[in-house]
Amino acid sequence: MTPFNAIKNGIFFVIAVATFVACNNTQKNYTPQSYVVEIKDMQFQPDTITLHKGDTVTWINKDIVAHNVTQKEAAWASPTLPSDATWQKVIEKSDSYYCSIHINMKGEIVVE
Ligand SMILES: [Cu+2]
Repeated sequence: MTPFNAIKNGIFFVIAVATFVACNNTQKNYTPQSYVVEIKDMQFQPDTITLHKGDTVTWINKDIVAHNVTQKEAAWASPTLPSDATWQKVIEKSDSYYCSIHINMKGEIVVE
């Protein structure tokens, strides 16, 4: 290895380590965010929510009828939420959900 190549490789190594540390830090220092989905006029509003892993979504039922929040394969589900009730979930991955009482009510969670 020529001295020039040794220096070049050394610089690449430093850049690689710095990049790794920077990316790792970004993840460690991420402060989870909170999002609200209103259930209103027989719809989830917004019906698609984009967030990061570890964020929390709170659903609030603003309708006069009861609703729920059910993952499309029933991997998880809220209890029945009467008017003004809320339900929270920490989001781990992208999912589709719906209201099992009104199956045309659909929502989407996108983890990016
Ligand atoms: Cu419903």
